[in-house]
Amino acid sequence: MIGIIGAMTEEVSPLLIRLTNLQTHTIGNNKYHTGRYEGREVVVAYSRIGKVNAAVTATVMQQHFHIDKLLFSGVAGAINKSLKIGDLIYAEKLVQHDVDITAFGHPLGFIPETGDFFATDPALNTIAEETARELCVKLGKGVIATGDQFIADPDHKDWVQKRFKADAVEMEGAAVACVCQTFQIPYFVLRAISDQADMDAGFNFDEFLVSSARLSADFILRMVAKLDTAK
Ligand code: OS5
Repeated sequence: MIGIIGAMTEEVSPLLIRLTNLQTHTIGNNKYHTGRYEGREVVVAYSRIGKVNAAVTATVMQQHFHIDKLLFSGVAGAINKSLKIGDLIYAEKLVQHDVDITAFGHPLGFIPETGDFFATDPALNTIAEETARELCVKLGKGVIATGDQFIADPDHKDWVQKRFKADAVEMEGAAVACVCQTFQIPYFVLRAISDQADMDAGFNFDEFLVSSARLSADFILRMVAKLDTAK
């Protein structure tokens, strides 16, 4: 079973409309949709916004649905100047930019017995690169920084870039990564740019959420069709 998470309903609805054999399971206050895509069994859910919600959803997928891979699909704010609205980027590494226990001598983002940077699965990343080549789509890769903040400020954006060498920012990826690290589940995080995390971010996000979320979802489904999980 392949798990696919988005944070918002707009990020998962383009996935759900393409599934067959849809069944809905309510666990806690969230809905988990099982179904099939190209012969693969999937479970899809939107977590709601932020790290805690994303961690709950990823954990439920592991405990309840016994997923063997987890893919995240959604939108992000661009930090790297080369990323434009609609561009795709996958995470090679994720970090929590809002973790700060530097008072104890730890680097920003670091948690003892957890670490700071979470590395995504190389095999899934290779499948993403193959998918991009087949579709002739530009696919960026790099560091995605996660925190419980919608970044809409050039100074804050620069700080995240300098501290973590981040390419994009969002609010769920590193939480999913942390859960997957805990349970040893291979994971992949894809984001399509919806805004530049600057003063216009709120407006741009509202304008481009749906279109960018669809670009990410379409790419994720092309990847699902290439995964070797056939049950
Ligand atoms: O999930 C949150 C993170 N997403 C990625 C992202 C991002 N993260 C940080 N900084 C940026 N500049 C980013 N750009 C893209 C997007 C999402 C951001 S939080 C959006 C909240 C929008 C909203 N608030 N209320 N509603 C929508 C209405 C509503 C009503 C009922 C149910 C759900 C929503």
